[in-house]
Amino acid sequence: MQASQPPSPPHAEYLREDCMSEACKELLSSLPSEEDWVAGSLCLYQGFWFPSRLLSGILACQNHFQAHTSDILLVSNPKSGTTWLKAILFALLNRAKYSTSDSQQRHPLLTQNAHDLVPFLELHLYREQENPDLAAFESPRLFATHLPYSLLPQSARDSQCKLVYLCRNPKDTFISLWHFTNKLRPEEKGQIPLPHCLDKYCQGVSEYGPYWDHVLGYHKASSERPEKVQFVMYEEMKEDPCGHVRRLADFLGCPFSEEELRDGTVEGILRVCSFDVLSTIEVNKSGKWTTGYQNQWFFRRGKVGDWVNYMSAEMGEIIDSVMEEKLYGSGLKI
Ligand code: PAP
Repeated sequence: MQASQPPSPPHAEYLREDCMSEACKELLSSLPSEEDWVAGSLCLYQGFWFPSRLLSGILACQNHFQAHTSDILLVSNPKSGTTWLKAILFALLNRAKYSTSDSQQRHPLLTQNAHDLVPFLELHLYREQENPDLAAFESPRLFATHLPYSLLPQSARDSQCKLVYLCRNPKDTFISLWHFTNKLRPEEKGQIPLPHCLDKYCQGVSEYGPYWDHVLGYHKASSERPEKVQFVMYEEMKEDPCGHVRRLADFLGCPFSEEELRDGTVEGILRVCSFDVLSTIEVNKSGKWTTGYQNQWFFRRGKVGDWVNYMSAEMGEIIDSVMEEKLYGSGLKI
């Protein structure tokens, strides 16, 4: 009789570390590591905690990605609303192709997941191949990354390419991450205890953490080079989405014309990118990423302040006081 196998997490393939080069394995073995909340481990590389399985993609991206002046990189801490802003930027840049009611029916966001239309550098492109051929991407190329500013490929910092940074309040980001983490665990293990995750998060130990250093790196860069880095808050975008989409268009050098403003182009973009539309289209209800993640996991509630439904006021205060201390003197309030 065969011995029974321990249950695999739903995306076991993605968590494998054994597809790394020997050099990467050697580097990994020299780095401090911690148990990830999810599975596998986190490693401390150049001041940030990364899932060990992503190290090879991060190194390849740092070594090989060459930014073009016209490139646009969307950057965020995981679970800051990346899927939403990916969709908005894609729709914004491609709006001329889908301006008639006929063409709007064929909008790619209605049949494809935003993560397929706007790939991540280190998570997708450079994880799948060490030096992928990006020639097929039309200018302006739109990519996403969760890399901290100090770890961006040199050319992304030095060139005139644009960076849009999406920041979300840490309590909602944390709760969104905790939910996502639970999706990745084998069902029989149940939910990972929230206080344990909170403790780690507040020590800075989370994917791409510390959260505050990630945010501060881009906040500083945006204060120093506002023409290069636009710092966007998820909560502010929720409050005034039209104003933000217009500001993004101005920043990216493709402002809306008077005619577009009159025609409701901004509202049309927001409609197709809305939580209600995107979360109910077929590909986002039943499709999967190459990683094995289900697309529907990226559409949970999409609300501001949802943390109160999962954390006590005291737990919220723990995050607040850590942020107050870490962001002190930066001028940033989140
Ligand atoms: P990623 O960084 O791993 O790519 P990301 O898209 O940032 O993931 O995280 C998903 C969050 O964005 C979810 O938040 P929640 O858990 O608090 O609900 C998800 O609901 C939210 N989100 C996805 N699409 C939208 C949207 N169209 N509008 C607003 N929020 C959205």
